Amino acid sequence: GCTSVDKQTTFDFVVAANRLPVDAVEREDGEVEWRRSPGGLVTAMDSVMRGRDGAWVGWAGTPGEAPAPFESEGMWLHPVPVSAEEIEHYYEGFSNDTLWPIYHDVIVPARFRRTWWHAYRRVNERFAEAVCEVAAKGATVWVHDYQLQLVPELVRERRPDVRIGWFNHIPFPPVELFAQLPWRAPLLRGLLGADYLGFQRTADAQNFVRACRSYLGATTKGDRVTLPAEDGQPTRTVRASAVPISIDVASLTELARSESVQQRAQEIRASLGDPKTLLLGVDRLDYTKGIRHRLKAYEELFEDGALSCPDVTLVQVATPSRERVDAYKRLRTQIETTVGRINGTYSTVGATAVHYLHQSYDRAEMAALYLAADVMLVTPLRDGMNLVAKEYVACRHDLGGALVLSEFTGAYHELSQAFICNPHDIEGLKQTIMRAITGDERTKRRMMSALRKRVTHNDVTRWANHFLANLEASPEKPA
Ligand code: GDG
Repeated sequence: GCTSVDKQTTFDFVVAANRLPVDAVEREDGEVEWRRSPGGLVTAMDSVMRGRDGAWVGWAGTPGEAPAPFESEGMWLHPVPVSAEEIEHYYEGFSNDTLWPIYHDVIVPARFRRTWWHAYRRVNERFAEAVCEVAAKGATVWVHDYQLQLVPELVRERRPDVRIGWFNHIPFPPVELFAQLPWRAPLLRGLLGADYLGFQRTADAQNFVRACRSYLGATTKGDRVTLPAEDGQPTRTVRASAVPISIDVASLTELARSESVQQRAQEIRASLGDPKTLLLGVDRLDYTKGIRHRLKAYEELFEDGALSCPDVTLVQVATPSRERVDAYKRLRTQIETTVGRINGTYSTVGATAVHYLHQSYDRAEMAALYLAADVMLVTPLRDGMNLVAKEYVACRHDLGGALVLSEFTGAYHELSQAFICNPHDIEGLKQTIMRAITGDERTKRRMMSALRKRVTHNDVTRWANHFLANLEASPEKPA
């Protein structure tokens, strides 16, 4: 239920993220309806916005003119217009072809284009203006992610009365990699407009602090960065620390306990021919996720005769992502070639080695897949957190299953009791997958139980409250 209101309203709590938490869906009668998108961030903000007077600033998902601001399920949604060309330059270009590779260890080379940077700055300015329009005096503003790194400074320039926090969902790179960015100094200054900066891991926060020292001549002490005074401006101190994100554990556990999901999990196994071992991968189709390394290890295990059909099968969900960016097109071709080769060589009539699904599914189907899988493969080369690992654990109320987890994820720092792997080490990865398959059931249940304690302890509401508490306690009080 959404209503469009034309009166000008301001809010004490403002979220800014690249996307609004809704998707436009065309109804049968041709009318457009806004439906809440299922993401974890939306759920997290739901619990924070409840009881507060909250607005959300973001792109509505279609290029060109933005719809008028409207209310949706207790949230004021303020769309920011982004043109088709800006999508190409600000989003696909600078955000996903410049920043994304630099922030993920340059797994693919980053591309630098001055026109992309200009579009990034322009769109960040538009977001900042929208934030200032809806923020009440003294409001708290929470900016999200790498697409909006200039927003903190741009908001502060216009509105010294508001308190500004920023959370990075992806890693923050080591200084040596960050150094490549021709725009490293303005990006750091953009972020330092905030009062508090949250990162997934302590190492990410430390990388940021080091970069400020190297490229802005800032003084740093522990997790605090102090900027030298500049033409009459007073010095400011900004804190940068780790606040690892999580998931809505209770609602996912409840879903996984439901009769229909448990039944669906059985059905999935049956339709796969009731294999002895079902392995599962769930990722956006992204080169950071280590899907190729995973497939390589899996293929070699067939080659070695350690695995075979029909005993074993792998379901790989690879959700379509950033399909217009070249690196993603290339990756898709590589993955599809590899899957074709594995199936051509090792499948039998009636038993398939890899079920590759380039599709997205609803939450219930995902929960059923998690419940059905004996081994969950989470093998990124670099990942800010990786929520899939936490979701798998949250669904395994039966203490069944085993999690293979890369040490290059943020999740590793909480879930080190999983079957840990270095995905670059194919030999080691193969051994870890085999241990997860053949491991003693009692040991595996103990491991899962330990993992569940960690995930249950730090759920998404706790994450949001932790971030906001740090923001409220940030060293500088707003003017
Ligand atoms: C970024 C950072 C960080 C995937 N396919 C489907 C589907 N999903 C859901 C998963 C999970 C989410 O999407 C993916 O989250 P991840 O954390 O695994 O990865 P990114 O998309 O790269 O997210 C990451 C995260 O931000 C949060 O800070 O953890 O490191 O890169 O929730 O379940 N959901 C549904 N259908 C699908 O087909 N419903």
